[in-house]
Amino acid sequence: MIQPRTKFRGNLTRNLLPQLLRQHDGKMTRELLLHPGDHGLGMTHESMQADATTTAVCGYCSTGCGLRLHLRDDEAVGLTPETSYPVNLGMACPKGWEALRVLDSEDRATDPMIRTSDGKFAPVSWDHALRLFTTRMKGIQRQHGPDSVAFLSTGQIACEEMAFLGALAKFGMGIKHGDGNTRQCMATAATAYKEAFGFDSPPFTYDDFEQSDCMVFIGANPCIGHPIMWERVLRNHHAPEIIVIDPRCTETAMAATQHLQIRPKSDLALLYAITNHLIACECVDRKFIDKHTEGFEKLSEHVSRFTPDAVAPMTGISADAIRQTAETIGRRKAVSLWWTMGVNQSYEGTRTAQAIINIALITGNIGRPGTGANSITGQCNAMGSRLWSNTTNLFGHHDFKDSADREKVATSLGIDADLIPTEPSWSYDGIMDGIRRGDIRGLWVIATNPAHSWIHQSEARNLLDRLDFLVVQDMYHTTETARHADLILPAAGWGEKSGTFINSERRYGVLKKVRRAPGKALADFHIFRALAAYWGVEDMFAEWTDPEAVFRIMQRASEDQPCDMTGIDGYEQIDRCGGIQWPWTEADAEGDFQPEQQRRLFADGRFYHHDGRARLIVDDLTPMPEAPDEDFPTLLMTGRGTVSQWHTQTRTNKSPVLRKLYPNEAYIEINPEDAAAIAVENGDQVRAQSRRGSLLATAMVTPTVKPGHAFMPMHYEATNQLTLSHFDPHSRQPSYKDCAVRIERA
Ligand SMILES: Nc1nc2c(c(=O)[nH]1)N[C@H]1C(S)=C(S)[C@@H](COP(=O)(O)OP(=O)(O)OC[C@H]3O[C@@H](n4cnc5c(=O)[nH]c(N)nc54)[C@H](O)[C@@H]3O)O[C@H]1N2
Ligand SMILES: Nc1nc2c(c(=O)[nH]1)N[C@H]1C(S)=C(S)[C@@H](COP(=O)(O)OP(=O)(O)OC[C@H]3O[C@@H](n4cnc5c(=O)[nH]c(N)nc54)[C@H](O)[C@@H]3O)O[C@H]1N2
Ligand code: SF4
Ligand SMILES: [Mo]
Repeated sequence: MIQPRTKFRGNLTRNLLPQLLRQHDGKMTRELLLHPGDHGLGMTHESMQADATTTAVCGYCSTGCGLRLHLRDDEAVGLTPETSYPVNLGMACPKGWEALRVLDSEDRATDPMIRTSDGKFAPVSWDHALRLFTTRMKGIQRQHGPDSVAFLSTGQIACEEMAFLGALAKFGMGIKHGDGNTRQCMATAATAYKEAFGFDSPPFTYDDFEQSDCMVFIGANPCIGHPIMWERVLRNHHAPEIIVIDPRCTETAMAATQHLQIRPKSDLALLYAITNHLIACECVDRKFIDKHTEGFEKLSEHVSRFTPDAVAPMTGISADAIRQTAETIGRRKAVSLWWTMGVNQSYEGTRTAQAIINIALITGNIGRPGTGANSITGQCNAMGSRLWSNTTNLFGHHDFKDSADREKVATSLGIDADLIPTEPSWSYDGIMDGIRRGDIRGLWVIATNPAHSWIHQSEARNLLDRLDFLVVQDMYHTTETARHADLILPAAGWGEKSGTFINSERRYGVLKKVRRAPGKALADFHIFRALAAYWGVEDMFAEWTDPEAVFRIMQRASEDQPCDMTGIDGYEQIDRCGGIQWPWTEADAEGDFQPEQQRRLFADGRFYHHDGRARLIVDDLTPMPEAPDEDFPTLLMTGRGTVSQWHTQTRTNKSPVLRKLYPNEAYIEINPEDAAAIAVENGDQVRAQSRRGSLLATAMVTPTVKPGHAFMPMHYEATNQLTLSHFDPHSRQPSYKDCAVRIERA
């Protein structure tokens, strides 16, 4: 259904959600953006005492805002959003404003801790912990083979730390299997881009939010997930058409000019129908297609059966609305298509993302200002993980299977190429399966919280308990995963260490050490250095003395890749330029050229496949694995709840200001009709049950979800007790947003 056309007013306070708490969060966010001082943020008494400032990028989301840190005797005492940073232009969301506060918390891990025979944790020295790590992990490898130890990493540590971890684990410790929480998040986008463009390469720059005259958001709720990107949308002066495709009437949908309230997981059919109509009404760019793409005939043939009339009943969107959307996309001059987890976290996510890419390509909406098929990333360094984690891609997006690539990486690292595995790692779910079979017996978890965030949680927890040895390296010793650990390594967090992050628009930004980590906590970088020494491979890492030295190694490995960054002088230049987007090659920098602040890819229509052409990729539809039925009649979606909650809440629940901005207890959104049928009123307790588990939550009765649907934020520990373990076959990304549940009065 197309909502009545409203003029785009660009005002977040229009989000008149019926739920009081959500409304509170939306309003408060805006209020905080405009009047931070009134809420105890910003220029606090401590900030006024500062004697210097420095700028660092934020450590939560992939927007990558610049935060100005107010220092006294080299310690940060306050912060304000950086006005001259090209990303956020002086704005920050509440999480950014509160970034320092969450560092001071009682449950920070301050000492290494081991599990004792009575099941409790006891602090030990670093020497003891590092010896234990080495003897236990080496022992497991001796007994069960080198591949019996694996690691799970993250998109939330610095590039240099990821690079160190990947190199240490794979080349130093002989571990083949390691993946990251970016599998839960970005694997689909990475796979889709790689197949379509020949390289994992989000083409956009944030200026595109301001230059488009039509923006399509598919499965993305930036008002909550990326509020500062949404602020950039609000700066657009081209009277943009804003089309939101989401099964829920989200904050973003309410602020849009059109909302296609699609039936969950029918995006692929809808996008094919839009493509069908674009071709039928000759709204395609033939010249661009002929010159720069491959596969148009097959695409036209494939979508011919997806007429708007045929697709309308599958999607719940009328044929007229589908045609109107296609024509809008076809007629506007600068169309950008943006997607996030509503697409990536789906059992047919890769093909859905590629259907979006197809639309941008056949309409020639790529490489120009305001255009692009643009995946918005999630975590502060998801993009860094995609390039530098050495998990499924070899260091710098090379290929483990390619001997020339192994040789090149070995040379830039100064190691023997024989140390590099010749196969990529198992993906996250493959590692979990390996634990189930008993093939994996030692696991090292760094900066992620799988006992809360992995799909089908009770099973995930059982698997963690099956391990012979589980090491958890985290800022806090109280996370759900740390509770299962045999050894906890205390890590410094954002603000307590240095390095770089890469944001959604490929921009390297610098993070800085502006606080001392509590107790004996160490930066992940230094934990890796110490482990290299205890493992007996410190010679291999002689050059890896500090993050900037590693950055130079990464630069060498990036040479001649699409992500080439050999032209960057170092951290100081990144800082001075307000971040630097890749690529920035030595040739670009010749003659002392400085990088422009807003650069997009593919202006010349050349893609990264050998023939320079992008691929148009299509596939058949997949049925929903667990569709609602008589026993479990409601389709449950999960996702982000509020601006002020971050993931498993280990950080955001440490701030009293943030805690005031969101519902502290688990809630589930259900439609008034469904609520009436089970005699539930807003605020009542309900039990939600799936075939895998059940939970109690407060009912939030709201028309923003349709009858037969429910939505629960992922931030509550219980949410993943309900979710069904199923994956996109190409990216192995979990499909978190579709499982069948039954909701009853508690
Ligand atoms: N405040 C806050 N911000 C965050 C995060 C956080 O935890 N808190 N996390 C960060 C991270 S890591 C990520 S990955 C991003 C995620 O950012 P988003 O992807 O924007 O967030 P989600 O709420 O997970 O999912 C987006 C939307 O997908 C919709 N959806 C569900 N099923 C379907 C479907 O079948 N089709 C379509 N079209 N849409 C569907 C949901 O209704 C939801 O509104 O946010 C980042 N920003
Ligand atoms: N049902 C459902 N589940 C989901 C999702 C969903 O939409 N629905 N979304 C998925 C997505 S997109 C994502 S990205 C994941 C996120 O899932 P997780 O990665 O599990 O979530 P976080 O809470 O961010 O966990 C990060 C951990 O690292 C710690 N940490 C923070 N900084 C540092 C550091 O510098 N060093 C170290 N060593 N530790 C640090 C934090 O304390 C925290 O314990 O959740 C996924 N799970
Ligand atoms: S929008 Fe993202 S990067 Fe910017 S302040 Fe908020 S959490 Fe940090
Ligand atoms: Mo994510």
